[in-house]
Amino acid sequence: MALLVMSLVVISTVALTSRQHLDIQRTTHLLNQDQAYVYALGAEQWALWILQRDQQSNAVDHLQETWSQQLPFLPIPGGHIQGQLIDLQGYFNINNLIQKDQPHKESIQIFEQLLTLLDLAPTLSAAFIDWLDTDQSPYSSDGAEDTFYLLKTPAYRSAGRQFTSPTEIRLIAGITEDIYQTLFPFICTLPGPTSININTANQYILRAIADPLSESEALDLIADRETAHFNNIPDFLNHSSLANAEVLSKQLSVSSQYFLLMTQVEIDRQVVHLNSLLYRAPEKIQVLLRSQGIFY
Ligand SMILES: [Ca+2]
Ligand SMILES: [Ca+2]
Repeated sequence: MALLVMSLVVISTVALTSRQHLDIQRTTHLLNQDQAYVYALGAEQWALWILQRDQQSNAVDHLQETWSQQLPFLPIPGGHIQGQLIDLQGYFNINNLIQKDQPHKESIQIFEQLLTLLDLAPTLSAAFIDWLDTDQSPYSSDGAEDTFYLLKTPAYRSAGRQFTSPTEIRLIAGITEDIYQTLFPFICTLPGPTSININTANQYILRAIADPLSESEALDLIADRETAHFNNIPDFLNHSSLANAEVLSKQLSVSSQYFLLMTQVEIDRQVVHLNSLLYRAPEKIQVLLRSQGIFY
């Protein structure tokens, strides 16, 4: 009898101890997550400060500036923090396709040239326009309004408003996972309309705004830009690579207002990814949107 009681006591003590151990682990995990998030918010403040300081010292934004340099792995208690600021105006803002409630011809032309350069059908643009516009009439025979989406399972409607994340395009007619993956690295979804910064745009975006512009001409232009950034649009238009190109120049700039800060904090092998959309204007600088995860 005594042996039985003794073994019952031992069993329940072991069970209690291992549960307590699990509780401690769970709490530590939560505390680490919280701690990591607070560090990420600290990185955000740092980025806002860097951007503000940059704005006070010059009126152009290019890839040789301090804000554009990746923050090296910074040690923190139990781990490290890393951050990178990206100029989103080096990408194509798909919200530009509709401006003042109307399809915006020049932006549509840029987007269709980008689609062609990426070996995608330029006709895909119609469904984007219909997704954004508030009417129910298809932009062209390639467009898609609610009548198309309501036949899907589950049924849904077109947005009739601006995109808030590039991930939303997966809902659009004709956008397969492959197309989404191809397009994602080149697009952004900013409260539009916004200009394209020719100092930070990559070769595909540059070739989408200038036609014809070969890959080597675009790379020449980028190489020259690294040694001497463009201070204004006329200087850009005078570049030898653009001598024979028609440039869609109505919404180009040499500076930017929207930046994405991608922060990664690791504490005790737990990782937190924070993406912060930052807006900078002369009168204010602020965080517009935050999301956690690898994609913004
Ligand atoms: Ca600057
Ligand atoms: Ca429409």
